[in-house]
Amino acid sequence: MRAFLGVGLPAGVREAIASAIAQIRGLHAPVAWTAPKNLHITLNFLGEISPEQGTLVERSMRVVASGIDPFSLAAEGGGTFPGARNPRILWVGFLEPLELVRQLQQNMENALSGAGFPRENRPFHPHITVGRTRGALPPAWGERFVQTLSGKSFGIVPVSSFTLYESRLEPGGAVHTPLCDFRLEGSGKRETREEKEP
Ligand code: 2AM
Repeated sequence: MRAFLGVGLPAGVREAIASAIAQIRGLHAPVAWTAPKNLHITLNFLGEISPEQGTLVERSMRVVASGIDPFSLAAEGGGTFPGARNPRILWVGFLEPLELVRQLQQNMENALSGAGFPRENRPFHPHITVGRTRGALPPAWGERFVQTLSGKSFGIVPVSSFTLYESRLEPGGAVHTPLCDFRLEGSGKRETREEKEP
């Protein structure tokens, strides 16, 4: 199956994103917009995995989740990959601080690499993909997209767990099915230290 690890979004955040892009969607540029129910943060794309690899992923992700405390992310603004002049991926971003999500993603990557999965060769840039271009866009369309989202807040994404998803590519678009949740349980070190220090 085709699989990835990611974080789902609260309904309020999905709705805020959908309403912020409604106007620009109405311009009918050649963009495949992500269905609001599919909006998510990808932490690690696994690609095709066997049932045995699925078991290995579950086992190693349980260990990763037990070492990271829950945190939250503030969704705000947007951008495009690779750049505003030639947008291919249209995304909503997050405000700093991003240390905790980076730490989580790094720990996942280390564990997956130990389990034989190839490392991602691009730097991790946490984002929510809202659309993918499917043809030539009108001039300055990318800049307009970025301006439309600039300074707009879409709400808080509490990250108390992450999820293993199956992603099926169907004619009507990708269908993501959550298979397993990994609850962030932290190391517990902070509480222990606080208890010990007077
Ligand atoms: P992104 O668009 O959020 O960056 C499910 O398909 C998710 O996996 C997508 O949302 C996409 O993340 C990511 N993904 C799909 N194909 C990928 C690839 N070849 N390499 C890395 N990530 C990929």
